[in-house]
Formats: sequence, structure tokens, C-alpha cells
Amino acid sequence: MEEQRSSVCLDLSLGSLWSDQTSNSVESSLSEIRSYPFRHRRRRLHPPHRTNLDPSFQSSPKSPKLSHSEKSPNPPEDFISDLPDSLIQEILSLLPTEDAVKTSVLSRRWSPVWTQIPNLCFIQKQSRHASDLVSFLKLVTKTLRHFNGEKVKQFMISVTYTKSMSSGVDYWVYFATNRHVENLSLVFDGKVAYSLPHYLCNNSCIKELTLRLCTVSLETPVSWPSLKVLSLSDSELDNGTVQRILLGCPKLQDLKLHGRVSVGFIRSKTLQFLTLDGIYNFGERSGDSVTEICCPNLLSLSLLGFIYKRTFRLVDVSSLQKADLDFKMTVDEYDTYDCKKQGEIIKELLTKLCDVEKLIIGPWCLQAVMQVQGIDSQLSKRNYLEVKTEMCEWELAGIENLLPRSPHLKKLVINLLPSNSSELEFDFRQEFAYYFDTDNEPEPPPLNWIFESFQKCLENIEINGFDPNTSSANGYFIKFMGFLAKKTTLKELTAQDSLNETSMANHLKKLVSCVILDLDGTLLNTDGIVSEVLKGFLGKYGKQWDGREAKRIVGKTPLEAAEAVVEEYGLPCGKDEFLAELYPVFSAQVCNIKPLPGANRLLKHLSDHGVPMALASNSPKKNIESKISYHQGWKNYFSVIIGGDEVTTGKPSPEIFLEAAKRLKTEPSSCLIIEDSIPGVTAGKAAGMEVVAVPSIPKQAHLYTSADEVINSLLDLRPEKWGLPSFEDWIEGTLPTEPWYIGGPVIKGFGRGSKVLGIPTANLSAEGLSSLLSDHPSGVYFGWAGLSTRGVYKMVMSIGWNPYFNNTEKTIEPWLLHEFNEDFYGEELRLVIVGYIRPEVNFPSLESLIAKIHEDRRIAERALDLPLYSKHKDDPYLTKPLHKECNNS
Ligand code: ADP
Ligand code: RBF
Ligand code: MG
Repeated sequence: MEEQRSSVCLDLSLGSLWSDQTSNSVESSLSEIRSYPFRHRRRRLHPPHRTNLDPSFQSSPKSPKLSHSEKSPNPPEDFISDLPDSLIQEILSLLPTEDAVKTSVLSRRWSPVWTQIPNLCFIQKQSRHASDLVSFLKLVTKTLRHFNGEKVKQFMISVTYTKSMSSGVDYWVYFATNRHVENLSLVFDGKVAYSLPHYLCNNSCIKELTLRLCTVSLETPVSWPSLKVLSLSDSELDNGTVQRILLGCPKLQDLKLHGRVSVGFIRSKTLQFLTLDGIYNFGERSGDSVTEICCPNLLSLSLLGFIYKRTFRLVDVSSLQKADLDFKMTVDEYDTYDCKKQGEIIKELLTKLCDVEKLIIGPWCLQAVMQVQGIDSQLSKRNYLEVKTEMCEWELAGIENLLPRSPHLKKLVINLLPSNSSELEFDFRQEFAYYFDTDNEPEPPPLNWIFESFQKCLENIEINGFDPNTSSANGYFIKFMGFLAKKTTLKELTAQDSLNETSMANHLKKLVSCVILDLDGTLLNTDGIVSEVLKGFLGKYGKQWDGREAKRIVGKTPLEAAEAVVEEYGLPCGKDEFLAELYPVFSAQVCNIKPLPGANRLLKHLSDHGVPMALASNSPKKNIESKISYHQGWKNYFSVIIGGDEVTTGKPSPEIFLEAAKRLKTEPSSCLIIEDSIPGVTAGKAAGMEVVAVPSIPKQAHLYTSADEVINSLLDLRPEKWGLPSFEDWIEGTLPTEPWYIGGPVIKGFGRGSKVLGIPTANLSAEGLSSLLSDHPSGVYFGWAGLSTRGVYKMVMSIGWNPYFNNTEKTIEPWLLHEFNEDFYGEELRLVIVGYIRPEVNFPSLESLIAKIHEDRRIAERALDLPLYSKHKDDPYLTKPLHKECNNS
């Protein structure tokens, strides 16, 4: 319609022709304009030769400005005037009538044309001035007076209604009904409703009727025998009146009720389309209401808007093909929700709508679905599901509840709403405390299971409104999309625009559902033991372990590692011999291999959340099994364990990871590899997987360029980046750790803490602490610091190589959060480290390093007041006298 209108290019900027105030000036301009077409016509008798290349010709069809003809020697052709009246009238019918009328000034030929247009449409412009309403009313009345068609097909009026207008409006309605109007729209706003005159209530011509703020008085019988489409909104109709109206419409096919309309039941054999939009009781007792729907031929049902104290009972909707549940319910005038009740309502509706092919469901209903346990025993036949959602946790839970019950789904449309708050519509937390009670939380169904059950048919997912910068790109959405994209036999994924598609594709590409881990150097500190053993052996051959071999053993089988070492040192023995000698020594040490920091936490977390895990290591399977046997629960964490002896070539060949994916019954692209070695990273990338590298040799991160991410330790893994459930153990920016203890006399440091940064750090000698330091990944930590003669203070510190200064030694840099009047070199400093903040990083400037350290300070200061951390303030280690060393680590 809009398009058609704009294609009618008439310049009608002549002002309000009939407004009394402007009539003089209009009159004068009219005489001027009227002279134009005659001259134009005369000239047209001898039209100058023109081609389509003539620029004035080309521009003329677009906007033939009248004044243009005066200047131009070649006035534009007037093709429109040559059209037959009936066609012009059809065209004019597409304009607001006010504009159609203005064409009367074009010429004598045009002057009567509009008076017989089939459609009349008057829309009052938004205005607060009473005078504008008056001139609008005058315009309508005058137009109708000049109109002389016998038939009006469509009559549409939209205006603010006041009581004093009733007889005027009666006249309009009379005018329309008298001209056998078929499609009538009376759209009013205002404070009082217009009461329909009896000649409208009894009308056999009307086929479509739209009424807003109109009532039917009690005595008036209603008879609309031809009516097919009826829309009633804000019409203050009680149930009795609505029933009277429905009885008077024996051919009704399409019914829309909106706002102040009460309806207790809708029974019709003819009705095909029904919309109930935000209906609320009018003129009824204040109790809860029910709307019963018994329409066996209904094809489409929409329940929309705010529904107040009303439930729907679907008695017979057996032909229904499409249902739109985008309503929101409140149970009282304070907009309170009763989620238990709403859950029941939704459950009943969905059970009744089980066979409907298309289901559209809005945020509120999704949230209600969330707590419906077992929507229905039978599975739905729907093949189209459209969700309107912010993709917040609660709505996602609803979707997760719906999907497994839709095994025939072919198309899923996700319309992402701009997220304003992601607030719960219900106060679920109160009502469903058990759901959020972490101690008592019912196990959410594992996503894998959910998706396995339904994706057989899914062909197309359409996503609209995706914006990676808003919370529609939040973890829940990513998680959800990850599963959809990976777990379905999806043929197509479409999004609103190409930009979104790329950014979404980038997001989705990264999403995984399974994790494959390397063992040695990634989960277990094997390299520590290997180093220890090799060190001893090298000594036996008169060689000194000097660190260059560390790089050579990482990510290798013991055989390969031994080979590398034999070669590196030119040992006078074959690698097999060397290995045969080493093997029993290694074996004896296996029980002493410690998990790397964060390993237990990661495995437990992924396992608790049902993320399938595999262990893929170059070492022989029996060695793997032996190594993990010393760690509680580890064997059960992995659904697949695959050793170097089970494949033809170990890492860097992708074979081992591809085999792991196969055994996990998943696509390589759905796997995340966690690896410490470069060969492992190479293998993972070659397998087409996402790879996070956790280099086990310090300061090597720059060598891992092919990894998708390089992290410092497992503590820094953010599973949500990969579409996996995020850790929940962070508290106010800190990660609680098992407390560990370190102490000694304060020594001189690099001499730059106070000088360069304004941040003094009391250094401890690395001697004697080196093994303790190597047990802890570099990074920023915090805890309590004790100085025997002074007291116990909050403390934040870094451990590591201070990338900004690129130190060669790993140091510990504790900043005591207290102002001291003097230095305390030589004094015994005791530290209890209780939590982790972040990895050590480099900074582009000194200022940014300083700012970050101050941010760490604020985080530590606040966190240390939490009981979880503050309780360690009284640890006796902090104040114990020097000689009674206590090293709990
Ligand atoms: P260094 O290079 O010797 O570590 P710094 O500039 O880092 O020198 O200063 C550290 C010294 O400053 C500590 O050894 C200690 O004696 C003193 N000091 C004073 N106030 C503090 C504080 N709040 N935290 C740590 N050390 C402090
Ligand atoms: N140095 C870095 O190069 N990168 C860091 O991220 C970093 N973080 C720190 C955090 C804290 C809380 C403290 C106390 C120090 C940190 N430093 C860091 C170390 C700082 O560079 C060091 O204190 C000075 O080099 C003084 O030796
Ligand atoms: Mg210092």
C-alpha cells in the first residue's frame, strides 16, 4: 500500500485547499496553476520530437513540478491525464482522501475525478490543537458533501472522538452505509465511546468492520449477515454484547478483540482467524474470567498482549495450523504474577496446541514454560517454532523445555529482542526457591540429551536481531547456538543481515560441546618428574642438566623425549638402552606426579556440567591409566582415553584427536583441545579443532601462534568463550585458592617498586622458595602479610617475570596495603596467599601498568573483608616466631 502510494507522483503541495483561512491565497494560486494545463494541452498538439535520452524527459515522470513547465520549452507529457477515470480513481483511492481531493485543482479534466473514488480515508494528523480538529471535521464534511459517487467500497476514519461529535459521526456513518460500504473503519480515540447507530447495527453490505472505541447499546439488535472480518478494540463491550454481536455475524471468518472487551466464550463454525490482544474485563465482577474457544474450523489463533485475570480454555481448535502465544498475564491490579498458575495455564495451552504445525511464543510464555515439568506426555507435531526472546537464562530454560518436545521441527526462528533488563517477569526466585537453591538444584537436563532428541528434521534456523555487542550475544545464547549449530543436521542458518551473519558465524565457529585434554604438562606436572629423573641420569653420564632439554621433552612420548635428550647431549648409548634404564625410575615416580594448578577444578566443573571429555596423550594407554589412577575421580571424568600406542602417528599428527572425536561421537569442529605443547597445538589445528594452549615452559607464549588462545595456566581458562558453561567459583573478581604459605626475610629487589611505580614491593629471596614458586603459576594473587614486630596486613602481589620489565627470574612482589614510615629490609615477612586475581600481562605504558596494579589493590582490599578470606587473617603462620618454620605447602 505504502509503496503504491509513493509511486503516484503528483506534486500536491498546495496546502489545505478547503481550509477557510487560506482560501484567498489558494484561490489566487489556483488561477495561476489552472492556466497551465491548457497551454500545456495546446502545445501537446504539436509535440516536439523527443527521445528517451532527453534529460528533461527522464526527470519528468518522477516529479513534474508545475513551475518547471514555464521555464522549459518542452513541457512534460501528461500521461496520467490520459488514463480513464476509473483507473485514476483507483489510484486516487490509494491516497489519503485529503490528497486525492487536491487533484481537483489540476485541471477541468481532473476537477470531478476524485468525487467518485471508491475508497474514502480520513486520518486526523496527530495534533493537540483544538483548531486542527475543527478543520479536520470541516474537511471530512465538505468532502462528503462534494462526493457524488453512488458506491463507497471502503470508508475509513481515524479521529479523536468527543461527545459533541456524535451527530456528525452519525452522518458519516449514514453516508457510508447509504453508499453500500463494504469495508468500514471507525477508529476513535478519546475519553468516551461512540455508540453505533441502528442503521449500522443492521447492515447487510458490510464485509469488513473495524471499530475502536465504539459501543453497541443494549437495546440495539445486531445483524451483519455479510460480515467476514471484525475487529473490536477498546470498545467497552461486555460479554453479553459481544455474544449478541457474534450471533449477528453468521459468516464471520476473522475476529480480533483488543483492550476493553470481555468475552466468556467464542463458539463459531465459520471462524478461521482469531486474535485476542490484551483483552481485559469490562463491566464484570472482579473475579477471574475464562475465555472458552470452541471453533473447530479455526486456522490461526493469536493470544497477545497483557492478559489480566483471565485464562483461556481451548475446547475445540482441531483445525488449527498456527498459534501465537505472545501474551503476558497478571493476576491483580498490581501486575503481580502467579507463576505456578501461569505455568499451569501454559501447560494446558501447549497440550491443546500439540498438533499445531506453527507455534510462535513470546518471552513471558517462554518463561512460564520454563517451570512446566513434562508439558505433555505425547510429543508435539509442530514443524515451525518461532521464539521471541532476549535469550536470558529463564527464557532459554523455556526453549530448552520446548525443543525436546518438538521432534518434527523443521524451522526454528529466533527473534532476538533488544534486552532491556533480562529481568525475570515472575519472581521465580521466591516461588521456585528450590530451582535456584544451589544446594538443592535439580539437575538441569544435559543439553546433549535435549538436542539429540529433536534435531533430526531441523533444516533451517533463522536468527533475527543478533548483535554481538549486546547481551543477545550473552553466554546463554552462545551456548544455545553452539548446540544448535553443532548438534543438528542443519542445512541453513540465516540471519537478518550479512554483517550479523559473519559476526555470528565467527561466534558460532568457536563453539564446542566436547573437550579433549592432553595429560602430561597440561593436567599433570609430569615434566617436573621427567626433569628430575633425567637430571640424575645425565649426572651419571657426567653431563649437567642445564635447562635446554626442557623444551625438547615437552609434548613428547617418554621415548621421543629420551631420544631428544640422548641426541642433545651426545650420550654414548642408544635411545632404547637409555629408555630401558629410565623406565623403572619413571614408573616409581608416577605416584608423585602432581596435578597442575586448576586441573582438578576444570575437570570437576566440566564433568559436573555434563561436558563430554576425552584424554588424548602420546604416552601409551597403560601409562596414562597408571598416571591418572593416583588422582581421585579422574578415570570417570573421561568418556574416552586414547594413548599414543592406539594410533599410527602421535602428535603433531591430527590422528589422535580425530580418533578421540570419533569415539566421542562428535564432529572435530565441536571439540576444544587443551594442550601445553607445540606439537599438540599443531595436531589440534590440523584436526580442525579449537585449541587453547597452556605452555608449560615460561615465556614461550609467542611460539604458540597457531593456537586459538594462549593462557598462562588452567586457572585462566574461560569456558564460556567456547560455548561451555562458565565457572561459578569467582567471587567479586577473585578466585579462592587453597591457602598457601611463603615467608622469609625481606631482601632488596630491583629497586624500582617505589621509584618507578610508586608501589613498594617487599621482595623475598627466591632461594629455597624456587620449588614453591614453580608450583604456582605466575599471576596476581592476594592474601595476608605478617611482619612479626608490626602486625598483619592485607596484601596483593604478583608472581612471575614482570612482562613489562621482562625479568629473567621469577620473583614474588608483595605489596602490603598499609603506609609504613620506614623500610623493613631484613625483617621476617610471612604471607598466606588465599586467592587469585589475574594473569601477569604486559602493558603499553607505565601508567597503564600502575593503574592496573591499583585496580588489583582495590579488588584485594574489598575481597579480603569477605569471611571466606578474612578468616585467614588469624592464621598463626603469619605471626609465629622465626625458628618454628611452618611450611604447610
Ligand atoms: P626493592 O626493589 O628493594 O623491592 P621497592 O621500591 O620495591 O624496593 O621497595 C620495597 C621496600 O619498601 C620493602 O622492602 C619495604 O622495606 C619497604 N616498604 C615500605 N612500605 C611498603 C609496603 N607498603 N609494601 C611493601 N614494602 C614496603
Ligand atoms: N608487572 C608486570 O609486568 N605485569 C603485571 O601484570 C604486573 N602486575 C602486578 C600486580 C601487582 C599487584 C603488583 C604488586 C605488581 C605487579 N607487577 C606486574 C610487577 C611490577 O612490575 C613490579 O612490582 C615491579 O616491577 C617492581 O619490581
Ligand atoms: Mg620490590
